[in-house]
Amino acid sequence: MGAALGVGSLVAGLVTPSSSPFLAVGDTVIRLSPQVLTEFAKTTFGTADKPVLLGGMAVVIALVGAVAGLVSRRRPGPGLTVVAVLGLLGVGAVAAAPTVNAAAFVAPLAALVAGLASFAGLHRVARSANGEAPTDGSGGDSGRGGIGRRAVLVGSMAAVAVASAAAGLGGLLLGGGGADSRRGVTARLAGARVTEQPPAVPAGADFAELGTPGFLTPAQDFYRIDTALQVPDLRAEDWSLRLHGMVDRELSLSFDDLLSRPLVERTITMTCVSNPVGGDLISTAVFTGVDLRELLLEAGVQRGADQIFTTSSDGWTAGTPTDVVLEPGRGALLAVGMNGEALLPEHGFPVRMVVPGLYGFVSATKWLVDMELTTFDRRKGYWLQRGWAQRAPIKTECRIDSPRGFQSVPAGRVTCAGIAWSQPIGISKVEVRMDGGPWRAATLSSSPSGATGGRTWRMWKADFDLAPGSHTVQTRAVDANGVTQTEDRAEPIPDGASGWPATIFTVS
Ligand SMILES: Nc1nc2c(c(=O)[nH]1)N[C@H]1C(S)=C(S)[C@@H](COP(=O)(O)O)O[C@H]1N2
Ligand SMILES: [Mo]
Repeated sequence: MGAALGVGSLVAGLVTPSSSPFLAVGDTVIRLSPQVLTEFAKTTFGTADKPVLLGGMAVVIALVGAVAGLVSRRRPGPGLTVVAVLGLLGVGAVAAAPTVNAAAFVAPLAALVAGLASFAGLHRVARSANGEAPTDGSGGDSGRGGIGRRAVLVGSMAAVAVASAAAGLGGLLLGGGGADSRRGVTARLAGARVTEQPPAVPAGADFAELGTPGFLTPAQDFYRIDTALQVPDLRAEDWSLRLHGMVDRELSLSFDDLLSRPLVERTITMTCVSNPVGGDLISTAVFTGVDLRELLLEAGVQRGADQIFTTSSDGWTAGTPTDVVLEPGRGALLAVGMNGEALLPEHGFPVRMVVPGLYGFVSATKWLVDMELTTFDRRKGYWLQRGWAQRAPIKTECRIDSPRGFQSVPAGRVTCAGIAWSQPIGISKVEVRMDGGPWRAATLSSSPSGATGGRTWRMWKADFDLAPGSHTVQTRAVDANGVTQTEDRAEPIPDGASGWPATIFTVS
């Protein structure tokens, strides 16, 4: 089993990274899982759900391997059948992947052959170690030399295990050339002319010294959410986007075409619909890219096309309301850069979509390869098929970062701090109360000037003089239109969590 997995991974790394049979099976499990299972996995394991899935699969495969051995104590036939069935599952999973070509079958077939050959080979050695005549009748001096042959068996197994692990690791390390391509894009962005620059981030835009996040999130700390077990390893040079469907002029864009258009930079706070009240699935970056509204106007959106249906290279899909993207000033873009560098592979290299004010699952397609103008009646995006909402504007929310839950702080002046957001219009006020007392306006951090400041989060802080004992701080955000966020508690599913956050802490 190890040999099959290792060879599958190595050959996939050499041919097409997305064809590793082990990961393809994992992807298929994710795709076919019923909603209750995916929600259970996400709420139980959070962002560790992928390692848990892969670990679980490894355990199952090891058990199947043990069974294959046990049913083959005498003849190799039954075990070979078990290995073949598992190998064919790998082939099937690769065939069922959203993007397949003939080359994708090389790795699972190599894995199948490696699995069968290793099993047959080790089986022979094992029977010989037991002093049994090999089934093909060659040699076979029963009885004598059992110890030596056992050593040969252990040695063979160890050799196969080490070679498999090395092959598996090698496959993971072999890239599809994405890293070089990324460096090239970063260099090109450094020299590119940007026609729309975001307002500078003013001093005092965050209260990081009090426990809030920094105003801009470094790309490597940016929250990450996707269904990909293996981050697609794409090259900008191979990338193209088809913009088609209900448009007057179908467009086909290469990466060079995209970079030859006017480039804009926009500072945007992205939020995940799965973020619970108090959660950390929210981050802010300066995105470089091409204005999406302009692109759509150029293609000519036809009447009735209420959905922009986007697909990633790994087959994930999202449906974005066309009217939102076409709002002047909304600022939706096809992003190629993040904080002055090419997108990280995890965040969608080479091209992703970003729409201020919409949760990522209906707008932020990474590894974008296809954009179809259609209707919501005709096509349903990945999470819409799984019980999440069709329309999903980001809800006005806030979070308390300090004090932390059940933290113990010294008596006297206690400073509470946190973040608030209401993309795309922004925050006008954050109110804070202690122990159910009167609401007080918190001090807001300075915000980048101009109308686009509403696309990003805002930090708040407030001081209280507190006596020793247990205390509860609670907050609520007010958007730029004066609307206070709802007190109603809602779970993330189907369209985002809501409610006023509260934190219990101790003054001692
Ligand atoms: N291809 C692809 N794009 C995707 C997703 C995905 O699963 N696959 N998840 C979406 C969701 S739910 C969110 S919240 C954002 C997260 O983007 P990030 O990982 O760059 O923060 O990406 C969106 N784009
Ligand atoms: Mo999300």
